[in-house]
Amino acid sequence: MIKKYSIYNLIVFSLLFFSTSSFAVLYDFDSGTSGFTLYGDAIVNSGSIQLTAPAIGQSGSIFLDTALNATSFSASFDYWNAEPRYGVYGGDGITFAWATSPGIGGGGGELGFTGLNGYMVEFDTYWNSGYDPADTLYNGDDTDHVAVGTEVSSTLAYAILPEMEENGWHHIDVAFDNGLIQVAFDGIEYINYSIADYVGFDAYFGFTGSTGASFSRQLIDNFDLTINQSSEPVPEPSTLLLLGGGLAGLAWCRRKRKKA
Ligand SMILES: [Ca+2]
Ligand SMILES: [Ca+2]
Ligand SMILES: [Ca+2]
Repeated sequence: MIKKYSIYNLIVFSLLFFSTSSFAVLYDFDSGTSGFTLYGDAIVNSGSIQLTAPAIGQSGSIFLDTALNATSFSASFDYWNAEPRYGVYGGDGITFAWATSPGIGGGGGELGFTGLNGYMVEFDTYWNSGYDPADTLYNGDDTDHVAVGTEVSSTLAYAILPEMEENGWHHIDVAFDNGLIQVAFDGIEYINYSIADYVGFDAYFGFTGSTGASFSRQLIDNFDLTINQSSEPVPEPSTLLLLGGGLAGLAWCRRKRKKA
């Protein structure tokens, strides 16, 4: 009787899991970059991804090798910008990107993204004439900013940020649902914007970064990605792993309950 009940429970649990399946993984890069490809100057540096060294003319990126449905997702990661050439004028910044193809784009103020086809959230540490919104320049001085769009040179929404150079790891949260994007930097929301006519697509998620005449060491770590794909019947391979883990956990609970 107990056996029958357990099988029934397993089936219900499985159906429930598949109907709300989501792909959720934390990449800490502590044991390498399996599942990703690094482009340009990007390297692994002490368990994090170094997109740029503190040197002129660097551009590097890292992208997942598998395309995932970019309709509804959330992501968080840590960003480090240090050893800037000119104090608060460290360069040039990074993007969190989801693109139709992985790769590396233009350097300098193009943040390693220009040339890729898709969307990005940029964290820009160096103001460039012609690239950056005019009112993100304070009194002729550099101002850091966050922006969202398909082009680094012409963004859809932006906000001024505190200077990012030389003050440790910054934590970034991105929530995205069918065009509605919310971006928080160090726990404070700066972007809450709805991209008109957004259409979800199979995208390569990753990060790009670059330097120009100014530079910084720019690192990425602890990339946490959740793809909400309840509308998709086929789970990703890692969802199967999660399901396996869930079933093993259930079996363990049952064994425990029997013992008690
Ligand atoms: Ca790490
Ligand atoms: Ca700056
Ligand atoms: Ca810039």
